[in-house]
Amino acid sequence: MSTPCVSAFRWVPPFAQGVVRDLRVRWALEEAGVGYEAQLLDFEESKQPAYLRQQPFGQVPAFSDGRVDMFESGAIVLHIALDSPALMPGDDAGRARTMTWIFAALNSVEPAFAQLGEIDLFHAGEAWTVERRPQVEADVRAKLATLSAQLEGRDYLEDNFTAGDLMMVTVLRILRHTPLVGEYPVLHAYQARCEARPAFQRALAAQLEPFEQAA
Ligand SMILES: N[C@@H](CCC(=O)N[C@@H](CS)C(=O)NCC(=O)O)C(=O)O
Repeated sequence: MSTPCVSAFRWVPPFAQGVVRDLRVRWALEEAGVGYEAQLLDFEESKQPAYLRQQPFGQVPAFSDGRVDMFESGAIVLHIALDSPALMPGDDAGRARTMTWIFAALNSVEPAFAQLGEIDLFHAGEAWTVERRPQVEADVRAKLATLSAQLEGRDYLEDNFTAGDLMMVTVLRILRHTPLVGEYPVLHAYQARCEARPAFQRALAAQLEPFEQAA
């Protein structure tokens, strides 16, 4: 196995800094104690044939470690987690629950949050959003209420921190331009607890570092 390599953007606008999806992979590698290199791309470069061979949609992250070549942040995090007790329990039942939460974050929760982000950050002020936004916000609130109930009285989605929490917290971060998570104290504390982890802090700093240099 060679040193894992994660693709990332050299620079993104401030609203995206700290939420670009390579953060998930960096965080997983940090939790697993695996060193890695970043393959920094300019936006134009991410649409060129050479990169499209790594990531057909021209997005980040892509990942390789000498054993596998992958894209899709969820699949990459799962790949890393399967080799790391820091991210994945050792028993079948625990592994199944962790995979369940990874998919729940990506499939049941992220779409509504991403829609709200799309409206607020890319279409603010457009006429169609006046009717659509309240519907999307109601959907977001329903997901937040479900998660808050799940986390009531516990530190993590399951007994210990897993890749499911890692994924869920990166999804919660999509709402950071709103006060919504703050309205659910259990969730707010959960996000803060996970983000206080040294591995998260290192991953975040590593994503932000090239942006600061570019600025
Ligand atoms: N489902 C993909 C989504 C990847 C994605 O949306 N990446 C964004 C950055 S967070 C991107 O590269 N955007 C640039 C573009 O779509 O051109 C994953 O989870 O890896």
